[in-house]
Amino acid sequence: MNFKNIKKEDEEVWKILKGEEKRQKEGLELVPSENYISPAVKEALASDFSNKYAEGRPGRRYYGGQEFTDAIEILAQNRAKKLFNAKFVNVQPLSGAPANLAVYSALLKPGDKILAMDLNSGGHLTHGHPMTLSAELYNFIPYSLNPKTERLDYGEIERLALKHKPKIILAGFSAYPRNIDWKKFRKIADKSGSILMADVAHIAGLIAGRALDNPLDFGFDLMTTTTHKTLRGPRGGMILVREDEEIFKKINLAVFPGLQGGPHMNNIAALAVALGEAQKPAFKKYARQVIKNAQAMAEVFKKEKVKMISGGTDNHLILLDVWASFGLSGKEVEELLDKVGITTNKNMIFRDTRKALDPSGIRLGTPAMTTRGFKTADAKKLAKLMVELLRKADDLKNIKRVKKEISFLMKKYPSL
Ligand code: DSN
Repeated sequence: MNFKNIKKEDEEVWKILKGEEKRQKEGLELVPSENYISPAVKEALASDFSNKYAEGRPGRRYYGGQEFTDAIEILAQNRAKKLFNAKFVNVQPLSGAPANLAVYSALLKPGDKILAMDLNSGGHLTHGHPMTLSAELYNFIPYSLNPKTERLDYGEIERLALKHKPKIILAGFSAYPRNIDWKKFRKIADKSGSILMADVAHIAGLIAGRALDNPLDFGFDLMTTTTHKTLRGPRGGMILVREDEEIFKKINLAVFPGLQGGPHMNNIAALAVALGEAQKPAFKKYARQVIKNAQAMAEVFKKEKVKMISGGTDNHLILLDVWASFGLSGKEVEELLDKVGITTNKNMIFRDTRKALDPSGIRLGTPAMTTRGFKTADAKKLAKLMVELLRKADDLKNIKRVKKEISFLMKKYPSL
């Protein structure tokens, strides 16, 4: 974007906008929850819907002038329902955290139990981290990974479910590189009589692109997601309900007026565009390539004997134990990668003995680089460059060389 009006009116803001644009264009984005929106999604975000209040739902609003807000929200709903095979959807949550809180507040009373994965094993803050409001209100029972396989331990999840009889069982993770056996979760929830919820924020695009299984096809009652990660839409959230209208009605009331005011209609318009893009054959190809690229990187790490949590990946992300592999902390690696133009994030790993702000791991993901056009050969080259860099962390000449190679790779795929 040239931001010509901002440049004229407010040079201070313009400079910052251009700086971020340049950073994104020239750098290599490996944060697994980030992506690049299309020019069409960008246009919808900047549309006149930004000006409009629309409390309520299509056909039942509290303000006039809703002809087009209703049309765009219904279009987004219909596209989401079709793409994810859901009977009902609410597209108004402002993001994933508010979507999860809306589900909890719709279906639980304070003190009720939720069985969910703890943050260090790959869960998310909103799955019961002690610093969140939901952890103050509800009783989270954490599950973890199997220490040997570093994968989900369905036997242990079942044992906890039968012991605690949680009102909700939550599956879905922010840092789990493996496939999830949705069918096994369904069987466990049947035995414990729990509502079954998935949080597919990270993998929604891979599900939409039919590269991974959809939990709703395996009997999950509902699922939440963000809209801006692998799904490649604007920032936002959705709650999809498989078929239970009672659950859906409660969720609608929890979103509005329970937790939110007016929905961000420009985001919903942009979501409609992104969901339209996700219906196209090219998106299926994209989703498959995201996984191929992650697996190509994992192949190199394996060959180089770099420790990956669970030994590899089935999806878009890889968790490296950089402390065990290179004697560098996650923070040190994040900073070193920043120096050569690679953006990633430090991450706690399963059974981490270090602290959250300086953990043992880093988390890498391929959604953004795949949008840029990276193929498996590029992914392998990148993984090799990373290993070479981390093995010689103090070698300034090597750092300079890797930086040049990364810059060369990015010039090969210039458009955002
Ligand atoms: N911040 C997102 C992530 O990086 O996984 C989740 O909220």
